[in-house]
Amino acid sequence: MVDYVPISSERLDTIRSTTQTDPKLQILIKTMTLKTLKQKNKDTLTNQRQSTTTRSDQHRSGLLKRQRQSKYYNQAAKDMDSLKPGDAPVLLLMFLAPLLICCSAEEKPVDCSDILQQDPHSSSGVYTIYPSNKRFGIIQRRMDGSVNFYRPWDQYVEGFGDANGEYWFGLEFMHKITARGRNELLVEMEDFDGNKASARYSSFSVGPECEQYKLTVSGFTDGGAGDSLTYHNNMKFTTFDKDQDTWPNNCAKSFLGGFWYSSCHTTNPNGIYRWGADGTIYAIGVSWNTWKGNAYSLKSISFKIRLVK
Ligand SMILES: [Ca+2]
Repeated sequence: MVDYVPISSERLDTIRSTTQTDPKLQILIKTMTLKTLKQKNKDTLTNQRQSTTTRSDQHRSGLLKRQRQSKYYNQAAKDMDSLKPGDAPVLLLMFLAPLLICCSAEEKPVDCSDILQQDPHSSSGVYTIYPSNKRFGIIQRRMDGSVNFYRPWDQYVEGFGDANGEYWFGLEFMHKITARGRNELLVEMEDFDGNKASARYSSFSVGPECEQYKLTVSGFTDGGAGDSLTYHNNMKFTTFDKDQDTWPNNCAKSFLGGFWYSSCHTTNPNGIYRWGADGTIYAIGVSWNTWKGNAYSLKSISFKIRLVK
């Protein structure tokens, strides 16, 4: 689940002063859905408990930190309840002062995978990230077929997967993060022979829920992959249980993914992971048509964005 809160400018000032955060920071709050990593981290935690006294101390310190974060979160939740519906919406940080304070400028997490690298003990929860105009943050990734991407509408809205593996950031969060300003999109991909290619778009945004998370993308620059995404510009998002494409049937059902389908696609990054060329069932794989064609399912593909201005 992704949570955003409306808040007045006066309230924001109060929160900034009480949490001693940097007012220049652009912050978002996201609940990470990291069940797989949670289990991995639990195993790592068990091993570390058995290693040395020093590491046990570090672990206790981590628990205390998370307890403090929980305390701040609960207080902030109470604050949110007191907000009025007419208050201006902002993307907000607040109440995560422990995390903010412990991060140096070089350590600020751009996305959820950074949080896990900084603290392998991190569990699912609300964290602060710092979308950067220097580094790309990952909003979609396929790499090994470990996650099922044939999912209903509500899961595509909320996000799913493994922050260090296959991953969908969530449409609501994509909208919020791209509403801050102009964002650049970089799509990187690799085939099973080790060849790599990319496509870059100077502008990328996802509309609000009332526009059915419409995709707006433009400014293509070729990195060897060709342009397979402009075709999907201005399309609403479609899943197997929500048909909003321009085709008579449901593209998500026919091509087994979820995407900004038109009639239907020139790329299917959320399709079925098929390990290379396989035309048995037409265009259901993880494809980028202008590079490898619709019958080739890529080894990996990722969508990354960064704030330009
Ligand atoms: Ca349709």
